[in-house]
Amino acid sequence: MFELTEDQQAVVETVRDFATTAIAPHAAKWDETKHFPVDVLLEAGTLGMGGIYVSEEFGGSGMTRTDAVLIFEELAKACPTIAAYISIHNMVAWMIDAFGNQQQRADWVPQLASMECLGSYCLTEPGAGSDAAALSTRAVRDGDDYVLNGTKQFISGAGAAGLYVVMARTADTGSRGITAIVVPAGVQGMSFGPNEKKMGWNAQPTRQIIFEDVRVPVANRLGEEGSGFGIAMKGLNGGRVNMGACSLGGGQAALEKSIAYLKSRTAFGGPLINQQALLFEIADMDTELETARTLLLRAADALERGAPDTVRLCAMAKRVATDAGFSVANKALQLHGGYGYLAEYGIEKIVRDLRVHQILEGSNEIMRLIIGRLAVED
Ligand code: FAD
Ligand code: 2MC
Repeated sequence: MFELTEDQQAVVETVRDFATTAIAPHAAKWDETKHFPVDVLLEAGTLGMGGIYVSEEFGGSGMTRTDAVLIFEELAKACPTIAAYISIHNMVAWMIDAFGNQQQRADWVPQLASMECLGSYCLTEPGAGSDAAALSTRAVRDGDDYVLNGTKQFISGAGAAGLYVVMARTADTGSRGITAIVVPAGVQGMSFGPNEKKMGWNAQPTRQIIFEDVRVPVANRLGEEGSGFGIAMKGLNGGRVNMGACSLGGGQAALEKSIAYLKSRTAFGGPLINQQALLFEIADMDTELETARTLLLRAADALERGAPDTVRLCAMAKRVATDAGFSVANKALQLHGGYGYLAEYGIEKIVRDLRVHQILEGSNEIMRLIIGRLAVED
């Protein structure tokens, strides 16, 4: 399970080439200028990264969840923010491919797989974040349309995306009254808040979306009325593993930078790497990341097989990997001394980018809630 096949090695090499040439050299600038590189995402699409674990029937790459972990680690070594957006996009593409009917898949999957059209995932609201089943955006049936009213909060890619998978309330029956509806960009009555000013994740937009009497054909509904919460959660199982892999990649890049730095920085008569206290720190960082990598691969395997403990393992892997990535990046900053605090060394950006992975796609407290509930259930 842990030995990469020849195909996987080839995928990793292709993604590494792309990430080191098309992303890494520009990541600091994109962060500084808050630039969302849609052209580079299109390039990622041509390499098959728009629908990694989407079936090949409508242009997906048909790869496994394990392949996705390998891909997101490589992408995130270059820039966690770009990697994370590609993960969100993949979550959307997979949800449409997995839960859409033949017509919906034929209409939307090809453009998502190629990344000519970008996707956004719209669950969170100003009044419903962790308690997602409390969402209040309404979709009221009117003939062959739904009429949407409400506000979505913190939507990644908003404004730039072409398709929005919106979880909306169609009945007052809690999580069972939520329906997933695909809303195309440009519909009348849909507007966006300003791009949020953030600590990190600057190379992708985060905006509110406001729906005011937005009419969407009933034909845009994914699955049955009331099945939307389950669709949203199943999408997130994969998203959580991917987000963990993005943290892993960011942490791995920070570790590699730290090793190079400690070898070159001299103090007290020799390179700092000779200080055993710092060598032990490197050993712990390496171990933290390998622990996370192992659990991510285990969760990805469970997800791929549809194993009964998938939800539990995905939650564990997300919690462990996003904590490990942030902890390692923060330690890397310390190991760089004052230089770690300067933008030009590239470490502080990793710390800023990885911090939010502990909050989104289900905060790490919510991961504990999921794991704890499952641990004690009869
Ligand atoms: P709250 O739910 O208000 O939680 C506040 C605090 O209380 C947190 O620490 C939380 O962990 C804790 N808490 C809450 N309930 C419990 C509990 N029962 N037990 C213990 N602790 C608890 N959402 C989308 O739908 N689509 C996106 O594309 C998207 N992108 C995002 C991008 C960014 C940059 C950010 C910051 C957020 C994004 N989100 C997105 C939203 C994200 O998923 C939520 O912020 C997250 O789920 C937490 O919700 P909240 O912010 O409302 O916090
Ligand atoms: N996979 C599959 N099904 C799931 C699931 C999962 N991970 N989590 C819940 N469900 C099902 C569950 O089985 C139940 O099904 P049924 O109605 O058939 O019994 C249903 O969903 C309701 O689940 P609960 O009874 O556990 O609902 P509750 O409201 O108590 O808790 C909770 C749900 C807290 C687990 C959920 O609201 C949650 O995950 N909150 C975090 C929200 C979140 O992750 N937001 C991320 C937004 S996206 C983002 O941040 C991006 C950057 C894109």
